[in-house]
Order: sequence, then structure tokens, then C-alpha cells
Amino acid sequence: HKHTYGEDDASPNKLIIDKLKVLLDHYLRMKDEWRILSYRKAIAAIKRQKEPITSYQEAIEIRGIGHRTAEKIAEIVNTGNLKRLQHFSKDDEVIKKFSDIHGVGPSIAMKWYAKGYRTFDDIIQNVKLTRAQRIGIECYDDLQERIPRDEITEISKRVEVAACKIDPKLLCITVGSYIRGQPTCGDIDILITRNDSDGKSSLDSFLKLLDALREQGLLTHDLTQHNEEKASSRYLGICKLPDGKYRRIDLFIVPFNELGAALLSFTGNDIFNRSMRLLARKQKMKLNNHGLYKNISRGRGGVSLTEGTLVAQRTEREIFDALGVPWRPPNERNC
Ligand code: DCP
Ligand code: MG
Ligand code: MN
Repeated sequence: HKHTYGEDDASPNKLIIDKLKVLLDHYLRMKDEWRILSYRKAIAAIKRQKEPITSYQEAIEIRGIGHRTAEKIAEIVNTGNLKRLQHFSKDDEVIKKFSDIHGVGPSIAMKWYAKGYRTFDDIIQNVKLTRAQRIGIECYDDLQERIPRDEITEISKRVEVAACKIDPKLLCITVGSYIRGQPTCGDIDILITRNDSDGKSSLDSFLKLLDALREQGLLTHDLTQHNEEKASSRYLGICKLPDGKYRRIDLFIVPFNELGAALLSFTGNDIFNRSMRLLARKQKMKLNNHGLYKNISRGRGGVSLTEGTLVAQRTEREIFDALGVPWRPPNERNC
């Protein structure tokens, strides 16, 4: 939904509109379709009024405003406040708190709220949580905090040292918001590759690295499962320095020849990525974290039907060049 700030400022009923908008926001979160419609109608009707509304009687006479809304308007003009809002903001706090758990989105949070759960204890006792959600609750307070750069530098160093001990050909690059120069980051993203001219599998080294990092206590919780049978190139977990807080860490293993495409993709930010991918698309190409491809034939809905021909993947610059965009350093990709 869109707010139309500018024009409301001029309304003689700005206070009423503002309060009703808080109600509308609440019902939008609750997905209460009927009330959403009713408040949208009411707000639109009030915006059309050129004179201040001063009583229940004046409110009820306006088309689109019913008995209940008129009562609320009367409360606002008489007391300057709406008692219901205090109650609602507490509900919203609970939903926000639930949806901030790792592995929980707004729709799950809302479902739990609707069942009457209000605390983490309620959830733990009544819901069959996924592994990731259990860890998310266990480390909740730490995971809400942003990570200072210096700490990421230190953690990255430890990962790099461990990697080099296992396989000197492993190369670690910390990407994400860190490489874009942000002073604090939401998580730690490390890209790992192996200059693999000798053809040895880098996945094997990756598994050894994970073991070594668990052993030294840097990795404390796995959010994804990794073993010999089911080794993915993407590890999500939690790490912690000896006296530090629990931090989210993502490790990505990428083939050396795809390093440029992977760097471009995992450096982000997501908005920059979207614009680069759109640019590729406009030139009938496709860009993903593996490379830039041409001769893509797209079916309905823009789904690509063929893999296409590889244009570039080894370095970022080759990809920028092929797209006809001047290269930009990561700190200029904070869109
Ligand atoms: N990425 C993306 N699209 C997504 C998620 C991620 O293109 N839906 C890419 C761009 C991101 C990078 O992966 O920059 C890393 O993802 P993060 O979610 O870790 O985001 P950032 O590191 O950019 O920010 P934060 O500080 O919140 O971790
Ligand atoms: Mg990140
Ligand atoms: Mn990440």
C-alpha cells in the first residue's frame, strides 16, 4: 500500500488520518481484508473533507464512514488519542519479535500469534520447531545485533588461516556488506574457491574446513546439514569468537573459473544485483552467480528455456565489459 504523505499534511484532519493509518497498518499486517477495506474507504473519505471534523455527528454524516469509525474519530478529536492503538502496538511487537527469529517469516509469526502464542516459551512448548528455528531462538538476542567490521575482519582471518592449513590453494574472500565497506553488517559472507588446476575436488577441502572450524569452536551451530553424501556448496551457520556474540555466517564454495560471477553476485547489494540482471535481460542475456550467458530463448513468464552460450564468468570486469557497463568498486554498489 502506498502512503500519500504530502497531501495529508494539508488536511485539517491530519491527526485523525494519522491515527486511522496506524490502525490500517495493523490490519494490513493481520491480513484482515474486511477492515483493511473499511479503513481505506474511511481514510479516503476524510482526506476529501475541507473542514475539520469536530464530533461524532459530523463524522457519521460523511459517506464511507460507519458507526464504529465515527466513534473512533470522536475519541481522537476529544482526547487527541485512540486507546486501541496502545493495545494494537503490543500485538504488533509480538508478531515482529516472532518474525525476527531466524527461519521464521511474517506468515508463520502471524499464524503463531493467531493461535494465541505470545512468548518464546509458548512457542517452544506448543510448536514443532525446525532445527534452524530452535537455534534462532537459542541465539535470538545476539542475532538481532549488527556485527562491527573489526569483528568480521578477525573471524575472516581465522577462517583463512584454517583454510590455508587444510589446502594452501584455497582462497577466501569476505563479500556481502563487508566488502561494500559497511561499518556494521547483518551477517558474515565468505566466498571460498580453489585454484584447482590440479583437478582435486574443492568440496572435499570444504568439508575438512568446516570440521576444523567446528573443532576450534568458531562454528557453533549448523543451519544447513553437510556430510559426504549431501555436500552442498552453501553453508549457513552460526559462529562465535571466544569472548564474542553468536553471529550468522554464510560460506559459499565456488568453482575458480566462476569466481567473477560469484563475486559479483555475493557482493551485492541485492538491488544492485537486480539492476545488473535486468540489464543483461534487456540485451537478451542472462546473469546469475555462475556467469553471463547469451542466446537465451525465453518462454512464457520470462523463464529461460536454454542455458545459452557462456559470455563471461572468470572476472567481474569481463562481465561488466560484456554488459557495456563501466566497472564499479564494491563500495559504490550500496544502492
Ligand atoms: N543476494 C541477492 N539476493 C538475495 C539475497 C542475497 O542478490 N535475495 C546477494 C546480494 C547480497 C549478498 O548476496 O549482497 C549477500 O547477502 P546478505 O543477505 O548477506 O546481504 P548483505 O551482506 O548485502 O547485507 P547484510 O549486512 O544484511 O548481511
Ligand atoms: Mg551479509
Ligand atoms: Mn548472508
